[in-house]
Amino acid sequence: MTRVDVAVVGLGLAGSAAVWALSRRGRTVAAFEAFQPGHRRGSSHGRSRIFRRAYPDALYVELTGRAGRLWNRLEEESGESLLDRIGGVDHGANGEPELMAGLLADAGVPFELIPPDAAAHRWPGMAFEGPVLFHPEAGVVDPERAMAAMTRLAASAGADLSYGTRVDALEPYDDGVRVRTARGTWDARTVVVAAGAWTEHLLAGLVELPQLTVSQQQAFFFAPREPGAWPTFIREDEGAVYGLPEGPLVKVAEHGGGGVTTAEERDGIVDPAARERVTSFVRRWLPGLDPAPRDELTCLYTSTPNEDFILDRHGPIVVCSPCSGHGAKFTPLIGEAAADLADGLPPIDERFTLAAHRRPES
Ligand code: PYC
Repeated sequence: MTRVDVAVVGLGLAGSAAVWALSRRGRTVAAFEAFQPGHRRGSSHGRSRIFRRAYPDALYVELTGRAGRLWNRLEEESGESLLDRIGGVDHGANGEPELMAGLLADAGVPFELIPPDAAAHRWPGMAFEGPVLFHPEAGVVDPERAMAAMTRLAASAGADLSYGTRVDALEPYDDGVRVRTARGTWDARTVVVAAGAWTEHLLAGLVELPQLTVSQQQAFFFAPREPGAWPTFIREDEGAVYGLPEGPLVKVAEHGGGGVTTAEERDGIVDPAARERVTSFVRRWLPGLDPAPRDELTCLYTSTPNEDFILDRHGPIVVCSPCSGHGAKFTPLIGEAAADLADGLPPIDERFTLAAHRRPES
């Protein structure tokens, strides 16, 4: 039996960030991931996620600033460029670009509010109706390179990372938690559960969670008709569709709208109805893209009812997921928050506590 300060379950983005944060604090860490690095069964695979400061919610605007500074730190420590600040465009009535502009102004984040015809002139690959918000601090993060950088830094600081090692059971006892895996048993003072879609199963009978919904989302990749730079973008009216450049293609996906499933039952098959909806969106709103998808993939969201994260501690268990489909940009901050909780410090915000999630919505 090996004894460590902290065990981490799951080495997706959140778990990788937790092992990086914990090991740079000098904690002894053992981490377990059921699959191999780069696996496509969860929520962290692929080469692009949106980083943005624009949220219709002051708390998240503030947290994006903290996350951005931690991305800078990760880039410095790893010597890699992981966040490409190419700017982001938000439009569509339900996205409330003017409200978000006000919140960015309050937080001192640079932005422009642009009329639709001027926006169409500036980004000829896109069509607009209504005001358009642009903020230059938005960009793209590369999740697979970020996970590799964080786990490499953690391993060089002494973290013991086991891939292909499923955690069978977590057994809290007086002084910590016993972590049972097919490859042996570890004792830890604290366990950080960053298991995404597997969270509910792992914590059954241990932590009372709010209703979590696992859904299989799909993303599609389109070729630009002309060479040129693309920003990240989100258009929100009846639903939300977002996009961002990934290599020579532009990834476009619905935020939400995926079929409800479980980590074990998801089939990895792209829903043809989603392909049709996204292709129609491209035809209407992205005239600069050829509307025949060149590639596609599925991934999982694990969502709380109000899409706020869960970052809280229950006894020796730190719950560090789910991120409701918008957590990737916060990755290094989520790692710090998990390490704080493991160290006995308070949650980064009351809204992310288990108690807040259990309260009925007013
Ligand atoms: O992480 O901000 C985000 C996001 C927007 C749409 C999908 N994810």
